[in-house]
Amino acid sequence: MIVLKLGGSVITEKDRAETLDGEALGRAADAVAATLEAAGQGPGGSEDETADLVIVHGGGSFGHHNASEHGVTTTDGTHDAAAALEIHGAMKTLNQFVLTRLLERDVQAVPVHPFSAGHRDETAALEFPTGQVETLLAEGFVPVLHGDMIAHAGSGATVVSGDELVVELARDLEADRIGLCSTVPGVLDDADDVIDRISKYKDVESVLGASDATDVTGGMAAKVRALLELEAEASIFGLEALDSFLRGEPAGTTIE
Ligand code: IP8
Repeated sequence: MIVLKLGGSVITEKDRAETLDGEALGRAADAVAATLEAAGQGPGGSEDETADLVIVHGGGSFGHHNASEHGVTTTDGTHDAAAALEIHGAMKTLNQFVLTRLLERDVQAVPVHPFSAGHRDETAALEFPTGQVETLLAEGFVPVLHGDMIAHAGSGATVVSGDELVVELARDLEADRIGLCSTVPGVLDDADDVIDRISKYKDVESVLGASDATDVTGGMAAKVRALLELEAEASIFGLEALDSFLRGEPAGTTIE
C-alpha cells in the first residue's frame, strides 16, 4: 500500500491565491493512472494489493491564504463557522480539481474530507479513524484526502495538514511506502544537492530552513521530522521522479 502526498505547491501556483497549476496536476495524474493501469487495478477491486494507493494533497495557494487571514493554524483554532467553512471550502475546491483530473484518466478516485472524519483531542493529538479509507481501498477506489480544518477539543477547529494525515494513514494502514511529491527534487544540502538518505534529524537540522511562502503548517523541516517517526520508508522527490517512485524505484531523498 502506498500513501502519496501531492504537495500543495506542486499542484498549485503557491504565490497566487487559488490558482491551480493544471499542467503539473495533469502530469501527476498521468503518473498515477499509468501505475494503476500497469498493476491491473480497475473498478471493483485491485488484482495486486500493492497497487493500493491513497492520495493526500496539500493546499498550496488554496487554504493557506484563507487560514492565515483568519489567524488559524494547526494550533490556533477558530470558533467562527464562516471562517472554518471558507478554509474548508477552498480545500474542497482544490480536491475537486484533483478528483476530476484523476477521473478523466479512469482512476477510481473518491474524496475523503478530513473535517467530517476526525478530530483533535485536548492534547491536540489527531484522532483519525481509517475504516472508511480501508474500505474504499478494498472496494477498488483511490481515496483522495487533503489538508483541511478539523474539530479540536477546546480550540474550536484548527488546520490539519496533509503531512499529518500522511503520517496517520501510513501508521494505521501499515503502508509499505510513503511518497511526498514536492517542488524540490529532494531534501537539499547547503550546495543544493539532493541528500540521498536521512536517518537522523540532527544530521540535517542545519540545512533545513523555513518554507518561503505562506504555509501555516511548516516547511521541509516538519516533513522530515514527521517521516522519521514512521516505520515504513518514505521518499521526498520532485514531480519528475513521481513515475519512478510509483514504480518502486529510488526517488529523491529516502527517509529511513
Ligand atoms: O498544505 C493545509 O494542508 P497542507 C490545509 O498539507 C489548509 O499543509 C487548510 C491550510
